Amino acid sequence: DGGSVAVVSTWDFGAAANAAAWDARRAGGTAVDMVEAGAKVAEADPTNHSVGYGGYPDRDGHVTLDAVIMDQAGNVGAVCALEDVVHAVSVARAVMEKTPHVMLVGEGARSFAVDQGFETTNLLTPEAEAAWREWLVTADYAPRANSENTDWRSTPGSAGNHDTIGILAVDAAGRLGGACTTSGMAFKMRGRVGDSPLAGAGLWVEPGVGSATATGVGEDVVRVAGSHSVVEAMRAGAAPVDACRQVLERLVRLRGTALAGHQVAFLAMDVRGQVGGYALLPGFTYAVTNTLGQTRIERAAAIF
Ligand code: SD4
Repeated sequence: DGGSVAVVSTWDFGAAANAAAWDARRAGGTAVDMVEAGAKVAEADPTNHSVGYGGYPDRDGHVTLDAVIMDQAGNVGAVCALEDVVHAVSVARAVMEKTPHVMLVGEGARSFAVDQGFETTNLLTPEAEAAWREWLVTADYAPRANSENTDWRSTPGSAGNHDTIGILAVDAAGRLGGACTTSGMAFKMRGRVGDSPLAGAGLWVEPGVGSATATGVGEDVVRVAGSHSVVEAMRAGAAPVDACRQVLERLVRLRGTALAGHQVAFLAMDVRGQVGGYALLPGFTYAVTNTLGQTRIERAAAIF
């Protein structure tokens, strides 16, 4: 074919994730195989402080992971506040495939992972621990999700251009799949869960329509059932970019100045293979890889 879209993911580091997803597709993998393979790249990367190994901890020093995975048949699995296991997305997939449930949290998620043969390891890298100790000096929590307005190099806890990964794929049979994985907002309260592992908020996949994922301040994404709302807008006829913008406009109407300084971004793909993203603040990028394995980085427009 002429290179239709195979996989998209949030932020420019998504390019490496897309490459792994594309390899999975070429090896005959399903859309779920693709998004799992891609998400695992970000989870294993110690320089990404918003995902997996190397993620920034909660305010008590624990790295806790949230992840979700979903196919277009309503199969979904998620984990919240998972500790000591790098590949939260794979544990989410095991929840989807091996339990009657859609979500496991905390200690229950961890023991399930151990039972399933996942290895445990300390997820707190020396670099992330140092950033946490520096943060403890003021212990001032502010949701500094990344945008180009964030002075992230001097702001411990801000993620720079590394952030939660949301990844959306279509396999050779035309099936859709998605995943989202994160260590959540840096220095969050212990037990805090954001949008990422919540089907409908951080991710939604709908046969015949398309898929969407979110990044940024999770609380704000939840307030508008973000990814599900984006897919509903596409169902009503909006192109992906317009669907993302419409849901952000709704969030702005709802929250007004309470959004000051908050980044929220959506990324969406429809069944025709159109892709689009939109953000509250400038700086959101995403990676698009076609069926020929060619990747481009797109920069989303912003409301503010
Ligand atoms: C969350 N949406 O836990 C995720 C975080 C994120 O910057 O996207 N990071 O709220």
